[in-house]
Amino acid sequence: MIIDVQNDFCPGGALPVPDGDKVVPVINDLMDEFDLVIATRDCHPEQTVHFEKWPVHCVRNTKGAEFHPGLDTSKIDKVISKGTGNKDDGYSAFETEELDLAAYLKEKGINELYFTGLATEYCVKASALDAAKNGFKTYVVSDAVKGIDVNPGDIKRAVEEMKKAGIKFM
Ligand code: VGL
Ligand code: ZN
Repeated sequence: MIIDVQNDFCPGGALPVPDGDKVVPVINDLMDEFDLVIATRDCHPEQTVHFEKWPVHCVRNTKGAEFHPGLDTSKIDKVISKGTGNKDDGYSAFETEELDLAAYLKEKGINELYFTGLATEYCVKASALDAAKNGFKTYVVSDAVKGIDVNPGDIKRAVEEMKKAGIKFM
């Protein structure tokens, strides 16, 4: 699972995650090791309640919403848009309106999920917690995630919360 490795979350973007682009080479290397590679994109309408909390970012059909140019998209099996509504944040990959993600994965015989991407304490956390809730053995690849830490300690607290939910860090 590659969460939101998009221009707006990388240095120079509208909502940059410090060192967000550093996850790109790590993810590119890792993709070969997995049976199924799913990448999510934060994909917001021009107006959404989400932008009352955050600077405008990842608006659909904009450069900022595109994947980081270094990401090897040839290795991605499926792209899922999330955050497409205007009344909620849509942080979790499992909240996508495109498909029932848990059912889709189970149908493919997937029972373990490995999370990478941005940002650790928002979309990665929400997606990983939902994965664990849906019965997947859930891992987060520490070298392949980065957080924002709006309030210092946010990342650390998010990691603790995920560990409490049975998520393993590797
Ligand atoms: C995200 C803040 C706002 C994320 C998305 O991808 O983690 N964070 N929208
Ligand atoms: Zn967003």
